[in-house]
Amino acid sequence: MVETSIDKILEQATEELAGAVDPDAVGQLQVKYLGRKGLVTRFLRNISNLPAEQRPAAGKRANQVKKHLEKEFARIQKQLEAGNQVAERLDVSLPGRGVLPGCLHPITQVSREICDIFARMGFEVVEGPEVETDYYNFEALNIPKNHPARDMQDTFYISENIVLRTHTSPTQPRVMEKQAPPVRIVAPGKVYRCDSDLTHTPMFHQVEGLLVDEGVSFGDLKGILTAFVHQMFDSRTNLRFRPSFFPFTEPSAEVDIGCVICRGKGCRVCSHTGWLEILGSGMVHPAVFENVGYDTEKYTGFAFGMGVERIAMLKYQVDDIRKYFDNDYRFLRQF
Ligand code: 2NL
Repeated sequence: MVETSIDKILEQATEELAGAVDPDAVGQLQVKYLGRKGLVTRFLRNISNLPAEQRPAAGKRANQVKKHLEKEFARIQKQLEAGNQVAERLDVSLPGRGVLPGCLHPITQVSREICDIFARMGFEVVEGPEVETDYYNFEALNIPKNHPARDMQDTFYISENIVLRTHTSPTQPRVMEKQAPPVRIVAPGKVYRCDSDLTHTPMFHQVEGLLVDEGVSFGDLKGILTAFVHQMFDSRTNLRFRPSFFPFTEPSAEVDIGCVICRGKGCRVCSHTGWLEILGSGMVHPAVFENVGYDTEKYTGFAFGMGVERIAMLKYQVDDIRKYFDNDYRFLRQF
């Protein structure tokens, strides 16, 4: 009879404790059951009023219940406090981080812009492999075996006859082998050089162009490249064609534009010359045409190549090429 009533108290306490949602509620229950006037405490105090033969069993059971409840209160209290700490760390009223929209990398944007300008002038966009044979990367382009460009210092060799392409030029003889003139193509893509410092990264981007037909002259080269520069930069940009040398063109010319920073007055960016080099070009060397089986008596052509990072740096006035490869979203999102 008496045992039943202490077990009733236990049952009730257990049930209420299960419903306690915070440490305060547990504290109140602790007072209600184990406090000075608590139900368990009062039961223990009243044991002396029971018939003598019931006292030992009732006392034993009541003390068991008291110990059990003390442990349970402590355990639940601890659990709820730990839960509260998590809730405090997680401030659900803070504004969310939001979902950032993606965008094309500025180098991709500039590469496409260059290709689009030539596409509007009738050039087709073609791509070739980044892992290239020695033949297409060098031999077909009239770069002989002992040429300094083949040095291990500049070229990533995969094996004796396989390289990471050092320019996008090998795409051109690949196309010419399959297609008779007229040919008007631009070849964008990644290229690789064993070089890394302030102004060089081991991977960078180029766009190459090639036009082959009957009667193509150096005047055509100048006209097309002038139109390109005027669309890419500003229609008032000055151009300068400066004699140069490439193994795959003859004659060759590098193209400078009036400095976009100082407008030709002379500054640090243009080394006080007023001019910035932006691309290399020339009339295709007859040896290249012979390699792809074109009739050198019938056809002439011009070709050009430019570094996309360099164009992008000048266009956006970025002073360090590495910024394009750091993947810092604060930089990249500006474009
Ligand atoms: C540069 C210079 C150049 C070419 C690339 C070319 C391709 C064929 C035949 C002849 Cl198939 N030439 N390409 C010509 C002149 C210059 O690139 O400074 N590139 C970043």
